[in-house]
Amino acid sequence: MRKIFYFFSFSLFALILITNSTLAQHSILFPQPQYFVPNANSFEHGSVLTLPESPETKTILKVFAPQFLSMYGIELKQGTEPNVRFYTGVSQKRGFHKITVNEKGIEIDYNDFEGLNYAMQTLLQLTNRLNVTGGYIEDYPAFNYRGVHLDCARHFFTVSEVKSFLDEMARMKFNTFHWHLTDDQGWRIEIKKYPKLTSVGGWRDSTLIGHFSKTPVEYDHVKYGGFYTQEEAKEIVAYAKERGIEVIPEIEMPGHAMAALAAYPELGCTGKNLGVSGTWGVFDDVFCTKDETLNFLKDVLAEVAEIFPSKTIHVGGDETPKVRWEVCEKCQAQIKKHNLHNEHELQSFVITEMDKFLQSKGKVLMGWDEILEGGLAENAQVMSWRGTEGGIAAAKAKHNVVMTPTSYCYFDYYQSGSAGEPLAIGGYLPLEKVYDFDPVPEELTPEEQKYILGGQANLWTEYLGTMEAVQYHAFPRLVAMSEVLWTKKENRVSYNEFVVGLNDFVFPYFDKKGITYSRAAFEPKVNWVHYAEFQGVRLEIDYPLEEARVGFERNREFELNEVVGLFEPVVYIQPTETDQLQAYDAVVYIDDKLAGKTTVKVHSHLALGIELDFETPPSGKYNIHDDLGLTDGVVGSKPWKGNQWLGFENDTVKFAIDFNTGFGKKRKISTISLGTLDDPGSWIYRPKQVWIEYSTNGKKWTKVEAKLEGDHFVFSKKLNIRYLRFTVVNNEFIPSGFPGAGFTPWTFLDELIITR
Ligand code: TNX
Repeated sequence: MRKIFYFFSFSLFALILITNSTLAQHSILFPQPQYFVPNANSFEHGSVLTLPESPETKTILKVFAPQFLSMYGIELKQGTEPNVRFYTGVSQKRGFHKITVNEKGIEIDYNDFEGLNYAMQTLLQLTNRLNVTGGYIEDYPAFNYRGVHLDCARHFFTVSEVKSFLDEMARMKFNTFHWHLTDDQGWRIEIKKYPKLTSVGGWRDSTLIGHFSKTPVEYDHVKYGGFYTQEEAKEIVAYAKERGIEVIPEIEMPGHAMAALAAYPELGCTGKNLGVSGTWGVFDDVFCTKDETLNFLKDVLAEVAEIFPSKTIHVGGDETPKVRWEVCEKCQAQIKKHNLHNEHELQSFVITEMDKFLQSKGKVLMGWDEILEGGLAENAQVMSWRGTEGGIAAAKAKHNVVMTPTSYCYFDYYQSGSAGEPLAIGGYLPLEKVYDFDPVPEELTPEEQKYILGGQANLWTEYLGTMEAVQYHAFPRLVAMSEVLWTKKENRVSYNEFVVGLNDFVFPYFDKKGITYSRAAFEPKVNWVHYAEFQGVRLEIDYPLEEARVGFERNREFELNEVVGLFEPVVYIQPTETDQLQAYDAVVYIDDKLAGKTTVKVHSHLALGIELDFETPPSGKYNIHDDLGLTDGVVGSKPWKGNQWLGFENDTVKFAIDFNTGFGKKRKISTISLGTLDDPGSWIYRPKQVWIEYSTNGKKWTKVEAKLEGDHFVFSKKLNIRYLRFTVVNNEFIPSGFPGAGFTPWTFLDELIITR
């Protein structure tokens, strides 16, 4: 039975009874309202919905009439005998609204335009061709900042594409569009005083093909670009406003400036023209900090402040290498003149200058969390992306914060581990994880929590060249993000209930509108279960839809373990002495039709299913099978997709094996092989050395160094042992000139294969 309800017969008794269960089950509405009591007294609209004359009705009609018409053939109009009645002034809460639907009609109580707009969005979802679902709703957003970011610099999206993107944001009740307008690969907003920013900086000669980390690099040699005129930008701002969305523009500085420097090379430290970048990453050439460049930036911000009415202006501030500044006379002169101690304080000086300038224009600055380094400017608001630490520090210092940590909010990451996924930047962010996001860190006191304005999903577009690609990465993860930002975590329904509703109500809507989306959440999820007594692994299937029939089938491409039948609910894989690859398809049938398939390939070997003892625990961000991660039989995929591998942020990693399991105490082995990854573009570096110690009794140990062979550290010798200890020695810092220079690199390991 599905855990969804559609209608309840209405009585006061029922009302009392269902108040709580209403919250516990997903309604037909996305995002789910704070309070919803459906009833059977729906309103038959007769294909006409009439709104009263009110100051807001004109905007409402403009936005909603085409939607009611195209979706349900309903005429939405204004008239003197409305069947949709408006009442105002119900509450103090921003965006608050009430909706009552019964056989007599519809009542909407609202307080501000936001509330009315949300009520209309809800009404749209309550409606079908015949009627409007009866019920009572009280609703308001949990967070005032509910953002979506779109990078229109790496790839350019037309005005109409941006508008249709805004339509979907509005449907999910997001209220902020963070518009990333400038970067190394393109300057996309017309600035009248500096026309070359768009005529030169808006175009690159060529674009990288494939992943950034692929060698040799390959380019398409096709000129690419575009920009928005100020008129077009204003048109977008107005379009968004009608849908209850504010546009916050981002002008990147002092880093990510290659496009601007291509237009005006004199704004850099070297004066060299390096062109608009056709590849991705972080570049050493950034804006110089001399007064001439600062004045240019202020001129740009002055025009931007005129185009965009938002109180907040985003100035980037992220990923600014300091190498040019270190040897630039003018930058060093600024350090002296303003009594600064180093280049970090110089970056802070630049941001502070912009902070003061924006204040003089009645605006407030926002920047990525790097603006904390070297001291936070007086009024600055912080967007926390490298985890939540920056946001926590800023909130403690009484600065406003928007939470957008990569691990929950970077929608350019993979959403499925499936081999067929389109190329993405890396990382792994499945729908379930987005749904688990809580923008408010536990570390903050209730007083400090007030500085967390909300959260934001980011769509960086290095690898998203078309609107379809953007949509595929956005949907349905944006639906989950809208839930996260609309309702506090404690009131959310379970993830399974959420996806059931997604399947029943949201996907049909996407289908109808021709929106591209991912069905990754409906690929069967295979869980690894591990029994200390047996060694080996047991695979089980987890699937959210109860009407589905799930099981494992043979994958015909691979040699199979004979114990597996045609449709098994679980599969056991035992350790073997040689490295044996086995493959199974976890399949799901709905109404006897194949509805999803996940292929799992498991390497069986002597260490399969042995729990390791990690002296250095792997990062919780990536580890999927806990202490079994290195010995789960799943060899980490290349290119890295953010899952399967075990990630470490330490310069030394230590772990140990005790072979004492149900299969005996000691093992005869001859080869130990540890897989590693090297992907500098994602801050991932191969370890420098791997040391192995082995012992029969745990007292006398022999230490050897494994040799690098391809991607694996390998040691071969015939042994009969019980214990192994590993010491993996990593790079301490990312070398200069590479993304993340100066930071500790990531080390990714998988799999530890031991054979006889
Ligand atoms: C980091 S997030 C960046 C962007 C990239 C993104 C890719 C941030 C402030 N900087 O320039 O597009 O990673 O995930």
